[in-house]
Amino acid sequence: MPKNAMRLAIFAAAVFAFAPATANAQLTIEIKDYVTMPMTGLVDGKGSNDVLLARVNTLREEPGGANRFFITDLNGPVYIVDKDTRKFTTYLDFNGRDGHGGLFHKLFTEAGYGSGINAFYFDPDYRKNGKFYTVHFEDESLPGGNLPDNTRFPGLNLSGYTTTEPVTTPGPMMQFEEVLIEWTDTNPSNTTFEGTARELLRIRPSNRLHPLGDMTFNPSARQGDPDWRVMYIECGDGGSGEATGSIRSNPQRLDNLVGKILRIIPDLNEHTSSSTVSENGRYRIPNDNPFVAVQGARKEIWAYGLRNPHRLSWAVDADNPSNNNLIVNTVGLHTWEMVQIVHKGANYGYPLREGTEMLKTDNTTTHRPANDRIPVQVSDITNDTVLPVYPVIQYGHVPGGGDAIGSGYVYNGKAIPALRGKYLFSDITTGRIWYADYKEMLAADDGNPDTQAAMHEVKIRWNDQVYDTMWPITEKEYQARGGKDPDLPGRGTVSGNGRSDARFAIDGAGELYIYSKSDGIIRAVVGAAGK
Ligand SMILES: [Ca+2]
Ligand SMILES: [Ca+2]
Ligand SMILES: [Ca+2]
Repeated sequence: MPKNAMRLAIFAAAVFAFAPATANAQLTIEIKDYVTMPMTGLVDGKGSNDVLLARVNTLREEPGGANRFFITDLNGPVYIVDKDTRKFTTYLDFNGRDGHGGLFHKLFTEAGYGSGINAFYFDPDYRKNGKFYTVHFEDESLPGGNLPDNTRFPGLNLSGYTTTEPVTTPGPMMQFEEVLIEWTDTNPSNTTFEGTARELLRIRPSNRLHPLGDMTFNPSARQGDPDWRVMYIECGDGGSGEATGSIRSNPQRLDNLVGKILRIIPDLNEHTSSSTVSENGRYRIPNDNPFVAVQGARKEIWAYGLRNPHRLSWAVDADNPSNNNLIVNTVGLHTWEMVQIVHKGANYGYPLREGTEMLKTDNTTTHRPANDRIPVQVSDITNDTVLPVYPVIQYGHVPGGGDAIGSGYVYNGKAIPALRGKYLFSDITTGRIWYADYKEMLAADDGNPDTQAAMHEVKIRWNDQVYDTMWPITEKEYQARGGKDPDLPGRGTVSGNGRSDARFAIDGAGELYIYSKSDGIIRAVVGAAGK
C-alpha cells in the first residue's frame, strides 16, 4: 500500500474505532426500586457533591448468610440493611467534621467523586474473625487529629491505635491522605460495632483526584491457597498522569503506589513463610508479587500504568477455574473508557497510552507508534522495555458512549439465567448499560490491541416502561425526592447537564443491583428478556 493510503487507512480505522462496537442482539433487564438511602445531600445543593441526594458508593452483603447488606455513603455513614425488612441502621459514621460526632475529624467530602469513605470490603473469613476493611480520604489542613474519635461509637476500643507514616508520591503533594483501615468487630451478630481497628496504610498522593479505593479478595481462594485472604486494592493516579511536569510519569514509575493495583496481606499472621512485612510494619507483601526483586520498586505493586482503575471485580467461571480473572474498570481522560483483565506485572500504558491509542503530552490521542514498546521506569527510565497490555472492551467519549465507566460484573447468580456468562457494565454519567460475553473478553485478551469484545446495549424495564438508559429513571426519582436541578445534578461532556451516576453491585448470591448517588436509590435487577 502507498504510504498515504496506509495513513488514510490507519486514520479511518482510528475514527471508526471511536464508535462503540455494538451488535444487533437486544437484551432488556428489568429493575425494581430496592431501597432509598437516607438523604445526606441537599435538594438545592450548590457544591459539586452536596447536590447528590445520597452518595451511595458500596453495597456488600455480609458473608455467612446473615442476610444483611453493609452500605456506605461517601459522606460518612456505614449502614446495615436487613435484606428482609430493608431497614437502615447506622453501624459506623466516618463523618467527624464540624460537630457531626463521627469517627474522623479530617474526613474530606466536599469535592472529588471519590472523596469520603470510598471503599468497604469484608475479610473472606469475616464470619470467624469479624474483620472488614475501609478506605477514607482525609484533608490534613482541617482541624482536629488523625486518630478516630469514638465518642459516638464507644464500642470502638482505641487503646494502642496509632497512625502510620504516609507513603509519599514523587513531586509536589497537596494536603490529602488516603487511609486503609482494618476493623475487627468482636460480635458480628448485632448492629453495633464493638472491637478494635488498625491503620494499615496511609498514602499521600499528588492531588485529590482518583484516590486509593476499591478492594477485593479472590473469591475462589480457600484456606491454604496462596491467594487466601490476599487483598487486591486499586490506587488511582491522584491526577498525576494528566499533569504537565515530572509527576506525569508517576503511574509508570514503579517507586510509588499511584496509578497501580496493589496486592497485600492485611493480616500479619497470614502466609508468614511466603511473604515479608511491609515497610510500615502493618501488613505483609507476598513474595510472588512481580516487582519484589526490582531495586527501588514498591513491592506492593501487582499491575501498573492505570489512570483511575476505580472498580475491581472477579469473573469466576465455575466450569473452568483457569478462566477466573480479576477485572478492572478504568476511567480514562478525554478519549477512552476501558475494561481490562488484570495480569501479574502488566503495564496498562497510561499515560503513554489510553485505550488502544497513544496519549500525547498535550493529552490528545493519536495512533500507536510502529514500535509499540514502552520503557520500564523505576525512578528513572531503565534499559528494559515492555509491551503495554490493552483493554478487552473500550468505548469513546462520544454520543452513544459516555464519560466515565462505572462498575461491572460477570453475572454469576441463579435468578436470571439469561444473564449468565455476560459481563454487565455501565457508564456513570449517561446511565447507559451494556453487556459483553465473557468468553469474547477472554478471547480479546490476546496481546492484540485491535481485538476486543463486542458491546451490546442493554435496555431497562422499570415500572412497566422500557428505557434506553438509567438517566430518565434517575431523573424521575431525583425530582420525586425534591431535587431542584431542572434535570439531574452534575455534568459530563457526553451526558450534558447532569449525571445519572449508574453503577452495578452484586449481593452474596451474585444477583445484580444498580445504585445512583444522584437520586440515592438502589435498585435490584429482577429479570431479563431477549439476548
Ligand atoms: Ca457488632
Ligand atoms: Ca485484544
Ligand atoms: Ca442539571
